[in-house]
Amino acid sequence: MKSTVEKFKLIRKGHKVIVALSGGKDSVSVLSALKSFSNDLGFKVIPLHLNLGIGKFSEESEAIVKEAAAMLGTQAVVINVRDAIGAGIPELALASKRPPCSVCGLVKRYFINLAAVKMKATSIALGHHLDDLAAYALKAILTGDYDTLRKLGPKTESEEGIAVGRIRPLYLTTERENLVYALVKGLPFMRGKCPNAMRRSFESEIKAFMSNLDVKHPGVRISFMKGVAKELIPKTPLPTGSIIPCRHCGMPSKDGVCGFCKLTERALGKPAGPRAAEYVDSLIHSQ
Ligand code: Q46
Ligand code: ZN
Repeated sequence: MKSTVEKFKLIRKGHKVIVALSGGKDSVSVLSALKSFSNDLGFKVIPLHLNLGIGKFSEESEAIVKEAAAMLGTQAVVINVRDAIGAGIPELALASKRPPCSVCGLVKRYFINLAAVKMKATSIALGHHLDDLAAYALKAILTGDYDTLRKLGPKTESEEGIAVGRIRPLYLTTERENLVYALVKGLPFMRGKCPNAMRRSFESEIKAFMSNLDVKHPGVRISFMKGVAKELIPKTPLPTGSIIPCRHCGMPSKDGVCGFCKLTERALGKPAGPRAAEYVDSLIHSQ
Protein backbone atom coordinates (compact mmCIF):
# COMPACT_ATOMS: atom_id res chain seq x y z
CA MET A 1 0.00 0.00 0.00
CA LYS A 2 2.86 2.35 0.78
CA SER A 3 4.41 1.76 -2.63
CA THR A 4 1.00 2.34 -4.28
CA VAL A 5 0.63 5.62 -2.36
CA GLU A 6 4.10 6.67 -3.53
CA LYS A 7 3.79 5.38 -7.10
CA PHE A 8 0.56 7.26 -7.82
CA LYS A 9 1.42 10.23 -5.53
CA LEU A 10 -1.82 9.69 -3.60
CA ILE A 11 -0.74 11.47 -0.41
CA ARG A 12 1.79 14.20 0.27
CA LYS A 13 3.38 15.61 3.40
CA GLY A 14 0.90 17.70 5.41
CA HIS A 15 -2.17 16.03 3.89
CA LYS A 16 -5.27 15.30 5.95
CA VAL A 17 -6.73 11.99 4.82
CA ILE A 18 -10.19 10.76 5.77
CA VAL A 19 -10.50 6.97 5.79
CA ALA A 20 -14.07 5.95 5.01
CA LEU A 21 -14.62 2.90 7.21
CA SER A 22 -17.48 0.47 6.65
CA GLY A 23 -16.14 -2.00 9.22
CA GLY A 24 -15.26 -4.56 6.52
CA LYS A 25 -11.74 -5.97 6.16
CA ASP A 26 -10.79 -3.70 3.27
CA SER A 27 -11.37 -0.33 4.87
CA VAL A 28 -10.03 -1.50 8.24
CA SER A 29 -6.82 -2.66 6.50
CA VAL A 30 -6.51 0.69 4.75
CA LEU A 31 -6.76 2.48 8.10
CA SER A 32 -4.18 0.19 9.68
CA ALA A 33 -1.69 0.48 6.81
CA LEU A 34 -2.05 4.24 6.39
CA LYS A 35 -1.61 4.74 10.14
CA SER A 36 1.55 2.62 10.06
CA PHE A 37 3.35 4.95 7.64
CA SER A 38 1.57 8.25 8.28
CA ASN A 39 4.40 9.51 10.49
CA ASP A 40 7.00 8.48 7.92
CA LEU A 41 5.32 10.40 5.11
CA GLY A 42 4.03 13.18 7.39
CA PHE A 43 0.25 13.06 6.91
CA LYS A 44 -2.76 12.87 9.21
CA VAL A 45 -5.40 10.12 9.18
CA ILE A 46 -9.03 10.60 10.30
CA PRO A 47 -11.30 7.54 10.44
CA LEU A 48 -14.92 8.23 9.48
CA HIS A 49 -17.88 5.88 9.75
CA LEU A 50 -21.51 6.20 8.68
CA ASN A 51 -24.19 4.44 10.67
CA LEU A 52 -26.74 3.82 7.92
CA GLY A 53 -29.58 2.81 10.22
CA ILE A 54 -29.84 -0.74 8.83
CA GLY A 55 -30.79 -2.44 12.10
CA LYS A 56 -28.41 -4.88 13.74
CA PHE A 57 -26.02 -4.78 10.78
CA SER A 58 -25.34 -1.07 11.29
CA GLU A 59 -25.00 -1.44 15.07
CA GLU A 60 -22.43 -4.21 14.67
CA SER A 61 -20.53 -2.31 11.98
CA GLU A 62 -20.27 0.77 14.21
CA ALA A 63 -19.05 -1.28 17.17
CA ILE A 64 -16.35 -2.94 15.01
CA VAL A 65 -15.20 0.36 13.55
CA LYS A 66 -14.84 1.84 17.05
CA GLU A 67 -12.93 -1.23 18.22
CA ALA A 68 -10.58 -1.18 15.21
CA ALA A 69 -9.94 2.56 15.54
CA ALA A 70 -9.21 2.23 19.27
CA MET A 71 -6.85 -0.69 18.59
CA LEU A 72 -4.98 1.50 16.12
CA GLY A 73 -4.71 4.34 18.62
CA THR A 74 -7.30 6.65 17.11
CA GLN A 75 -10.97 7.52 17.36
CA ALA A 76 -13.55 7.32 14.59
CA VAL A 77 -15.89 10.17 13.72
CA VAL A 78 -19.33 8.52 13.49
CA ILE A 79 -22.16 10.05 11.49
CA ASN A 80 -25.54 8.56 12.34
CA VAL A 81 -27.72 9.08 9.28
CA ARG A 82 -30.99 8.68 11.20
CA ASP A 83 -29.90 11.22 13.83
CA ALA A 84 -28.80 13.58 11.08
CA ILE A 85 -31.92 13.62 8.90
CA GLY A 86 -34.56 11.67 10.81
CA ALA A 87 -34.50 8.60 8.53
CA GLY A 88 -32.15 5.70 7.83
CA ILE A 89 -31.60 3.83 4.54
CA PRO A 90 -34.65 1.51 4.90
CA GLU A 91 -37.10 4.41 5.36
CA LEU A 92 -35.51 6.48 2.58
CA ALA A 93 -35.65 3.53 0.17
CA LEU A 94 -39.27 2.78 1.03
CA ALA A 95 -40.45 6.37 0.78
CA SER A 96 -38.57 7.14 -2.43
CA LYS A 97 -39.45 3.75 -4.02
CA ARG A 98 -35.82 3.24 -4.97
CA PRO A 99 -33.67 0.12 -4.36
CA PRO A 100 -31.92 0.31 -0.94
CA CYS A 101 -28.41 -0.02 -2.42
CA SER A 102 -28.93 2.83 -4.85
CA VAL A 103 -30.20 5.09 -2.01
CA CYS A 104 -27.38 3.87 0.23
CA GLY A 105 -24.65 4.58 -2.34
CA LEU A 106 -25.92 8.13 -2.84
CA VAL A 107 -26.27 8.80 0.93
CA LYS A 108 -22.79 7.42 1.66
CA ARG A 109 -21.10 9.45 -1.07
CA TYR A 110 -22.98 12.56 0.08
CA PHE A 111 -22.17 12.37 3.80
CA ILE A 112 -18.55 11.31 3.32
CA ASN A 113 -17.93 14.21 0.93
CA LEU A 114 -19.84 16.64 3.16
CA ALA A 115 -17.78 15.65 6.22
CA ALA A 116 -14.53 15.80 4.23
CA VAL A 117 -15.35 19.29 2.93
CA LYS A 118 -16.29 20.51 6.43
CA MET A 119 -13.12 19.02 7.94
CA LYS A 120 -11.04 20.57 5.14
CA ALA A 121 -9.61 17.16 4.30
CA THR A 122 -7.23 16.73 1.39
CA SER A 123 -8.57 13.35 0.29
CA ILE A 124 -10.88 10.47 1.14
CA ALA A 125 -9.27 7.01 1.21
CA LEU A 126 -11.52 4.19 0.02
CA GLY A 127 -11.11 0.43 0.52
CA HIS A 128 -11.62 -0.64 -3.12
CA HIS A 129 -9.21 -3.46 -3.92
CA LEU A 130 -7.68 -4.74 -7.16
CA ASP A 131 -10.17 -7.63 -7.65
CA ASP A 132 -13.21 -5.34 -7.64
CA LEU A 133 -11.58 -2.47 -9.53
CA ALA A 134 -10.29 -4.74 -12.32
CA ALA A 135 -13.77 -6.30 -12.67
CA TYR A 136 -15.46 -2.85 -12.73
CA ALA A 137 -12.95 -1.58 -15.31
CA LEU A 138 -13.35 -4.57 -17.62
CA LYS A 139 -17.14 -4.35 -17.30
CA ALA A 140 -17.00 -0.61 -18.15
CA ILE A 141 -14.92 -1.37 -21.25
CA LEU A 142 -17.16 -4.26 -22.35
CA THR A 143 -20.31 -2.18 -21.98
CA GLY A 144 -18.80 1.06 -23.33
CA ASP A 145 -19.45 2.87 -20.04
CA TYR A 146 -16.58 5.34 -20.22
CA ASP A 147 -18.03 7.66 -17.57
CA THR A 148 -17.56 4.88 -15.05
CA LEU A 149 -14.16 3.91 -16.42
CA ARG A 150 -12.86 7.44 -15.92
CA LYS A 151 -13.69 7.20 -12.21
CA LEU A 152 -11.69 3.99 -11.73
CA GLY A 153 -8.23 5.50 -11.38
CA PRO A 154 -6.11 5.47 -8.21
CA LYS A 155 -7.34 8.99 -7.43
CA THR A 156 -9.90 11.60 -8.39
CA GLU A 157 -9.29 15.34 -8.11
CA SER A 158 -10.86 17.72 -5.56
CA GLU A 159 -13.09 20.66 -6.55
CA GLU A 160 -12.24 23.58 -4.30
CA GLY A 161 -14.77 23.94 -1.46
CA ILE A 162 -17.38 21.46 -2.76
CA ALA A 163 -15.80 18.08 -3.46
CA VAL A 164 -12.86 16.25 -1.90
CA GLY A 165 -10.89 13.88 -4.15
CA ARG A 166 -10.84 10.15 -3.49
CA ILE A 167 -7.78 7.92 -3.30
CA ARG A 168 -7.51 4.13 -3.52
CA PRO A 169 -4.49 2.82 -1.62
CA LEU A 170 -5.56 -0.79 -2.45
CA TYR A 171 -5.40 -0.13 -6.20
CA LEU A 172 -2.75 -2.80 -6.72
CA THR A 173 -3.59 -5.05 -3.73
CA THR A 174 -5.68 -8.19 -4.17
CA GLU A 175 -8.59 -9.05 -1.92
CA ARG A 176 -6.73 -12.13 -0.72
CA GLU A 177 -3.59 -10.18 0.23
CA ASN A 178 -5.81 -7.77 2.07
CA LEU A 179 -7.57 -10.51 3.99
CA VAL A 180 -4.22 -12.07 4.96
CA TYR A 181 -3.00 -8.66 6.13
CA ALA A 182 -6.10 -8.15 8.30
CA LEU A 183 -5.81 -11.64 9.79
CA VAL A 184 -2.07 -11.41 10.46
CA LYS A 185 -2.52 -8.03 12.11
CA GLY A 186 -5.45 -9.39 14.16
CA LEU A 187 -7.67 -6.52 13.02
CA PRO A 188 -11.34 -6.71 13.99
CA PHE A 189 -13.60 -6.62 10.94
CA MET A 190 -17.21 -7.25 10.06
CA ARG A 191 -17.88 -10.83 8.93
CA GLY A 192 -21.65 -10.54 8.48
CA LYS A 193 -23.27 -9.14 5.34
CA CYS A 194 -25.76 -6.35 4.97
CA PRO A 195 -29.28 -7.81 4.61
CA ASN A 196 -29.67 -5.81 1.39
CA ALA A 197 -26.51 -7.17 -0.25
CA MET A 198 -27.24 -8.55 -3.71
CA ARG A 199 -25.12 -10.66 -5.97
CA ARG A 200 -24.45 -8.75 -9.12
CA SER A 201 -24.16 -11.63 -11.53
CA PHE A 202 -22.38 -10.01 -14.49
CA GLU A 203 -19.80 -8.38 -12.21
CA SER A 204 -19.28 -11.64 -10.28
CA GLU A 205 -18.72 -13.50 -13.56
CA ILE A 206 -16.12 -10.97 -14.68
CA LYS A 207 -14.47 -11.05 -11.25
CA ALA A 208 -14.24 -14.85 -11.31
CA PHE A 209 -12.93 -14.78 -14.90
CA MET A 210 -10.22 -12.29 -13.98
CA SER A 211 -9.09 -14.09 -10.88
CA ASN A 212 -8.80 -17.35 -12.87
CA LEU A 213 -6.81 -15.49 -15.48
CA ASP A 214 -4.55 -14.17 -12.73
CA VAL A 215 -3.86 -17.72 -11.54
CA LYS A 216 -2.72 -18.75 -15.02
CA HIS A 217 -0.97 -15.46 -15.77
CA PRO A 218 0.10 -14.00 -12.42
CA GLY A 219 0.06 -10.21 -12.30
CA VAL A 220 -2.28 -9.75 -15.28
CA ARG A 221 -4.79 -7.72 -13.23
CA ILE A 222 -2.05 -5.45 -11.93
CA SER A 223 -0.75 -4.70 -15.42
CA PHE A 224 -4.33 -4.19 -16.64
CA MET A 225 -5.08 -1.64 -13.90
CA LYS A 226 -1.73 0.11 -14.40
CA GLY A 227 -2.70 0.45 -18.08
CA VAL A 228 -6.15 1.73 -17.14
CA ALA A 229 -4.60 4.38 -14.85
CA LYS A 230 -1.78 5.41 -17.18
CA GLU A 231 -3.23 5.05 -20.67
CA LEU A 232 -7.02 4.69 -20.73
CA ILE A 233 -8.23 7.18 -18.11
CA PRO A 234 -6.18 10.15 -19.37
CA LYS A 235 -7.50 9.47 -22.91
CA THR A 236 -11.16 9.16 -21.88
CA PRO A 237 -12.95 12.48 -22.55
CA LEU A 238 -14.36 14.39 -19.60
CA PRO A 239 -18.16 14.68 -19.44
CA THR A 240 -19.63 17.87 -20.80
CA GLY A 241 -21.33 20.32 -18.41
CA SER A 242 -19.87 21.65 -15.22
CA ILE A 243 -20.42 20.87 -11.57
CA ILE A 244 -22.25 23.63 -9.69
CA PRO A 245 -23.06 23.96 -5.96
CA CYS A 246 -26.50 22.75 -4.84
CA ARG A 247 -28.74 25.74 -4.00
CA HIS A 248 -29.93 24.03 -0.82
CA CYS A 249 -26.70 22.68 0.66
CA GLY A 250 -23.76 23.85 -1.46
CA MET A 251 -22.63 20.34 -2.38
CA PRO A 252 -21.86 19.32 -5.99
CA SER A 253 -24.73 19.10 -8.47
CA LYS A 254 -25.21 19.10 -12.22
CA ASP A 255 -28.30 21.31 -12.34
CA GLY A 256 -28.39 23.32 -9.09
CA VAL A 257 -29.95 20.65 -6.82
CA CYS A 258 -27.79 17.73 -5.65
CA GLY A 259 -28.91 14.09 -5.77
CA PHE A 260 -29.20 13.93 -1.99
CA CYS A 261 -31.51 16.96 -1.78
CA LYS A 262 -33.64 15.54 -4.63
CA LEU A 263 -33.88 12.15 -2.93
CA THR A 264 -34.73 13.52 0.51
CA GLU A 265 -37.24 16.00 -0.89
CA ARG A 266 -39.01 13.06 -2.55
CA ALA A 267 -38.79 10.81 0.51
CA LEU A 268 -39.20 13.30 3.37
CA GLY A 269 -40.99 16.20 1.73
CA LYS A 270 -38.08 18.62 2.18
CA PRO A 271 -34.44 18.65 1.00
CA ALA A 272 -32.36 17.41 3.95
CA GLY A 273 -29.01 18.83 2.79
CA PRO A 274 -29.11 21.89 5.13
CA ARG A 275 -30.08 19.68 8.11
CA ALA A 276 -27.27 17.23 7.28
CA ALA A 277 -24.77 20.09 7.07
CA GLU A 278 -25.84 21.42 10.48
CA TYR A 279 -25.52 17.96 12.03
CA VAL A 280 -22.03 17.42 10.58
CA ASP A 281 -20.93 20.91 11.71
CA SER A 282 -22.01 20.26 15.29
CA LEU A 283 -20.43 16.81 15.24
CA ILE A 284 -17.08 18.22 14.14
CA HIS A 285 -17.18 21.02 16.71
CA SER A 286 -17.97 18.56 19.50
CA GLN A 287 -14.88 16.42 18.68
S1 Q46 B 1 -24.51 -1.36 2.94
FE1 Q46 B 1 -25.75 -0.15 1.58
FE2 Q46 B 1 -24.13 -2.11 0.86
FE3 Q46 B 1 -26.24 -2.64 2.40
S2 Q46 B 1 -27.71 -1.20 1.56
FE4 Q46 B 1 -26.57 -2.02 -0.19
S3 Q46 B 1 -24.97 -0.53 -0.47
S4 Q46 B 1 -25.56 -3.81 0.63
S5 Q46 B 1 -22.00 -2.15 0.39
ZN1 ZN C 1 -28.09 19.57 -1.80
